[in-house]
Amino acid sequence: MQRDLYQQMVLIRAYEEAILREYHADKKPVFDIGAGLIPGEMHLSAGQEPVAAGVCAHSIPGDSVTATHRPHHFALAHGVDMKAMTAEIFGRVDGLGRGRGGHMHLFDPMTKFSCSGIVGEGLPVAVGQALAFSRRGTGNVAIAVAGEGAANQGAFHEALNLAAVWKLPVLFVIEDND
Ligand SMILES: Cc1ncc(C[n+]2csc(CCOP(=O)(O)OP(=O)(O)O)c2C)c(N)n1
Repeated sequence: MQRDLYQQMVLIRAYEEAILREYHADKKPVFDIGAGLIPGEMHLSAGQEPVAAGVCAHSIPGDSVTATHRPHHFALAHGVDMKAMTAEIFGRVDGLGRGRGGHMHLFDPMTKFSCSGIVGEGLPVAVGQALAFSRRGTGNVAIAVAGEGAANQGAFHEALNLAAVWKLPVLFVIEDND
């Protein structure tokens, strides 16, 4: 178990370092956000890999994850196909969303993984998934990930309130990376 967790963390860190290299490759000498193989913004999770590895080690098939604009570590730990998500990050047609979503919008119905560039967006989505799990009696849990920056969003409070009132199987994970 400990070795699996460590392996997972090393894989995530190596992945993020590789994406960082590719992201910066053609944006020099003066940083140009629109240039290169991965144009646009990039939010990496190096340093946060223990959270994803630790949480996902306890999940079972059928559990869902709604992640944030910083999603790669949870996508990998949850079992999203690395090739398909990497193709999406590079904007290729063989990506999870045919290359139209990019790195903040990875959607994978197969593993029930999603993420969003809208801060706090995944929390009410997870409550809806948990309601479905509860009604169907699947025994699954919806894992809702958010940064501490999401805690002042209305959606954050609405999601926590509804999940508690309806006693839904949601695990709220707040990643406080300062
Ligand atoms: C609803 C909404 N408001 C503002 C933004 C702009 N924005 C993007 S990332 C970010 C900070 C998020 O902080 P946190 O959730 O703690 O995540 P971190 O980037 O620190 O991992 C903000 C305000 C946004 N994407 N969505």
